[in-house]
Amino acid sequence: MAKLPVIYILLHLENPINLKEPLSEVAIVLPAYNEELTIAATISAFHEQLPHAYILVVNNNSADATEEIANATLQKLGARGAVVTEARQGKGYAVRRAFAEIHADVYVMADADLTYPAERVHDLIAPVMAGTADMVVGDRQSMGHYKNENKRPLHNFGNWLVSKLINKLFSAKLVDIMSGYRAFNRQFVKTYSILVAGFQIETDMSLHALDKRFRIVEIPVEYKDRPAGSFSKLNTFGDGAKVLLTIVKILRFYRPLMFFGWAAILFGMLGLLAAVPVFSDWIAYRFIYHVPLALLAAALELVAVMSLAVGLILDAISYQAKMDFERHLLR
Ligand SMILES: Nc1nc2c(ncn2[C@@H]2O[C@H](COP(=O)(O)OP(=O)(O)O)[C@@H](O)[C@H]2O)c(=O)[nH]1
Ligand SMILES: [Mg+2]
Repeated sequence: MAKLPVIYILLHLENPINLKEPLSEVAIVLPAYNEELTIAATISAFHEQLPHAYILVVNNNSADATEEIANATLQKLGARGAVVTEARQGKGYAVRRAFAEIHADVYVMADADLTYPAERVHDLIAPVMAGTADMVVGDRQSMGHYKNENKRPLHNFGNWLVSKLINKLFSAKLVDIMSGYRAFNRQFVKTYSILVAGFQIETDMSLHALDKRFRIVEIPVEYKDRPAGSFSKLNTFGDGAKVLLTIVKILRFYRPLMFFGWAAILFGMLGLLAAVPVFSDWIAYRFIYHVPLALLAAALELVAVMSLAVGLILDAISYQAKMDFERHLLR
């Protein structure tokens, strides 16, 4: 009995990484919501490529037979894996659940709708395995398939706008910020705090990677539209409004000084505009007749100064958060 701790320490020294996990464990995360048409083929395709990988299907209150089919397919193939049900609706919640639950070395995330090529998974995980990337993105744009296959121009425009902004803010050159086909290493997954509920998850992953200076590699992949009878869970108009909200949020959280600085400039200018008659009164008569405008101008200038102060405070806070994050990585 008394010898147990010694043995443990010896084992621990031999393999300081983790005793319970084999090296290079690959986990494939498949969020699935009403995907009964395609889930079986998706699981089979990934299992065929990576027979030893752990496949986690995160079902989300699907009204169809997704859960049963996924379970049956895993069993039939003799694949390692499980189907879990996440009660809170949304792809973000599904991925959050998967990332919290699985301990692997390499994580792959893909759609359960047969749109991404499973046979390219080797190319996706290779840079992560080699330690040259923290996140690899299957880029649907470069091969031109996505534009041809995806018949929603508004959706494409929204994607383009957000991508432009993010690339500009982070001086990056990412081609496909919203791809759902990705591979990650454990450090990325275990330091990624998922606060988004739904489809913003892909954009959020790219933001996390850029902001925290993780290495991103994009690999062009083929993209097929969903098979007939299978429908996207994305709603163009609802998600179009979300694109705008996303842009505001990105600026507010990732560039607070820029966001509140521009607000300060805007209010400052409006204040000056309101002050024009006030000053001309003073110059002409040495008296102010436009008293309400004088009050308005003063109020606007106060708001401007406050915006700037808020921006500076938030900027300092986000700087501190970055230092904390880096310290956490070193630990
Ligand atoms: N678990 C879960 N998965 C979801 C949810 N919404 C979408 N998905 C899955 O996320 C993947 C991407 O969704 P999809 O509709 O294909 O989006 P698109 O590829 O952008 O058109 C698919 O596998 C969906 O089944 C959800 O609310 N919960
Ligand atoms: Mg899809």
